[in-house]
Amino acid sequence: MSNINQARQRSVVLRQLLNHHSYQYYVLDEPEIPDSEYDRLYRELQQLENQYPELITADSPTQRIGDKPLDAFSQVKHEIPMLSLDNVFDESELLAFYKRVNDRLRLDDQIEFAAEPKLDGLAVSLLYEKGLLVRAGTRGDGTTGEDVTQNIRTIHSIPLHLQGENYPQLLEVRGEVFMPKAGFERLNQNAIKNGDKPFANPRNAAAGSLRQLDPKIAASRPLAMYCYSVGKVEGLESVETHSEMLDQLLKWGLPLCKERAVVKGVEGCLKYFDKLSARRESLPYDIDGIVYKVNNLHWQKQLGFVAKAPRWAIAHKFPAQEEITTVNDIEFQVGRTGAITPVARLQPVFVGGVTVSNATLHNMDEVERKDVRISDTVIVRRAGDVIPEIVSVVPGSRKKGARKIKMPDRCPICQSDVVREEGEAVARCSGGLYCAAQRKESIKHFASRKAMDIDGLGDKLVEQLVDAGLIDHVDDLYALTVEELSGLERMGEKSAQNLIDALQNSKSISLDRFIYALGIREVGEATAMSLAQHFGSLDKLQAASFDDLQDVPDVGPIVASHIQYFFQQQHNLDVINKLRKVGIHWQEVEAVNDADQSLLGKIFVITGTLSGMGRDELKRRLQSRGAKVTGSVSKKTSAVIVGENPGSKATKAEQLGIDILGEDELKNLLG
Ligand code: 9MJ
Repeated sequence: MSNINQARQRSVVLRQLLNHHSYQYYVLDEPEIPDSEYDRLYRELQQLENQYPELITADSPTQRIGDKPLDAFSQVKHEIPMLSLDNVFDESELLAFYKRVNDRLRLDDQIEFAAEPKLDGLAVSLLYEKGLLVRAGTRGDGTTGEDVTQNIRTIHSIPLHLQGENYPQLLEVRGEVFMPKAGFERLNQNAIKNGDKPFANPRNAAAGSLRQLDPKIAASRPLAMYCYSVGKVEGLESVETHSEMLDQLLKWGLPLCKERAVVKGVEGCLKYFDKLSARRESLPYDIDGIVYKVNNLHWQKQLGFVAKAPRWAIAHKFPAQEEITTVNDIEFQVGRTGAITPVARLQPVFVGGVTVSNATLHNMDEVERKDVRISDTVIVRRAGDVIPEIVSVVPGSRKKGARKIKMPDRCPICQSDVVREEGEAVARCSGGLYCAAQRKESIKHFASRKAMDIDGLGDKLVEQLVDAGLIDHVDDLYALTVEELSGLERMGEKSAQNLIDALQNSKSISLDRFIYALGIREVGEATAMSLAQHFGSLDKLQAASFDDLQDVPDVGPIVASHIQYFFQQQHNLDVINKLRKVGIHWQEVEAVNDADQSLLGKIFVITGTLSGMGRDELKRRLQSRGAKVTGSVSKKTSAVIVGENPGSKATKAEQLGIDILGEDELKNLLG
């Protein structure tokens, strides 16, 4: 382009286009063009600006990353102080907050609140003058913070210029800068690869990134921001409520959290709290509670402030997921396959909503890496339904004589040799079914819900039965009598009879469940299903050669060798024969033709209730064509199949841009 006037006009159009598509992509999560087209437009603008540097504007998308590192951050004074929030931790404290508010407002109706997730990041204030982002400061002590404008400009979701026409002449807008979980994982993986120290959590990573003096480093960090309030405003058309104000911010191009909602009364707050608590793990960013704000802005004004926090808002915090406690002892547990796991016995501590007194240490490599010793003070973490684990030893807390532990040479239960194979992190008891611990665990597995599903036969009862010498192996279960059972502690005649009935009912079972119930190493539900479908009968599976086994989708040399090993053990064959003798039978499955592998490599997740077919049946059909069916949505998921009343998996798929298949699309897929 030769003419500067033409170039100027084109650069205006390009900037508008790029800003529009950035907004669609980063703020709304609704991209309209592929990344390659965005990159093309960006390069076109860059070329024009190279040719005519006088066309460069401060808010050009090419100017996000400044080229001069700072020597130090200067200070910013907030026009209106940045507030913090008071906390409540349970329903009664929330009720007290509501009462305090209502005592001042004296309303007949239930009070409306704007509810939003409480993001775990850093509060930042952005200042827009005549629509242009001129300054960004951290909260600091609430009055004075640090000028982080250069770094904030690198965050793509933050507009360098507000959108639309009716934005105010001056706008101070507040929000939280955070690092989404996926970006945090990637950043830490890279750090570990490069031999750098990883960040402890996304909050620290966000804080560390915002405090970089070199904006190029900040630009390489996956930061994001959600806005949640305004400070000083000049020339704002009147809005009545907090939620309307947030809607307005979104229209001006500012990034807002999608999960915000308007709720009524304490009941509405608690319902929202429960809903978000259930979705917490699957949200793409960390939250540590919910914030409720009186929605009516006049009432907010009327309520005012106490010290540094508003009277009209409260943070309802989730129970902490990390706490400090001490290691009383470290013991070794023997699992079903003989794996010996070090387990820390802790001084009981309330964390993640429950009292935790044990935490897994996984294996000895982990114990050594974390250098956990008996009597150490440690950080324990329990997030969601994940098994509690020790994050780290609290630095400087080690007592003199703190004892290191060592993997025993002999199994703590049966005294057999402990072996650790080359290249494996796990040490195992070599006792097999001679080991009472392995026997107990294999019986628990046999009885479990996804295996034989024997109602009433829980872990405690299995322990009791083995300890009392009433059973040794799974086939012994079927010889139990009401008299024997009702002699046990806490077992009445009625419960005993119920268990006998449940055992009787379990005798008719599908082949895949039976294979799974056998507890062959590395044969989970999905592999058991593939084996049942491929071979059609237990006899054929038992007779299969090493090569035959590897013809099954998903079965490689390691799994094949575990299966062969299992059927080579005489004691396993004896148990299977005895189970057949007591009347356990399964429907022989018509071996499916695995030839149609059109879904090979695809990974599906099923959520909600499907009207056309049961979940197991659908799973079987997908797997027979080479697909995998998993329980949780990740970037690797190919599509999520959604029935009625889907759970959070559907939302997560939407957020990750993963295909969603309804029942009609599913029919097409399966032909
Ligand atoms: C966070 N951290 O997500 C506020 N916050 O409002 C939300 N913090 C806040 N609001 C007034 N959603 C002061 C702090």
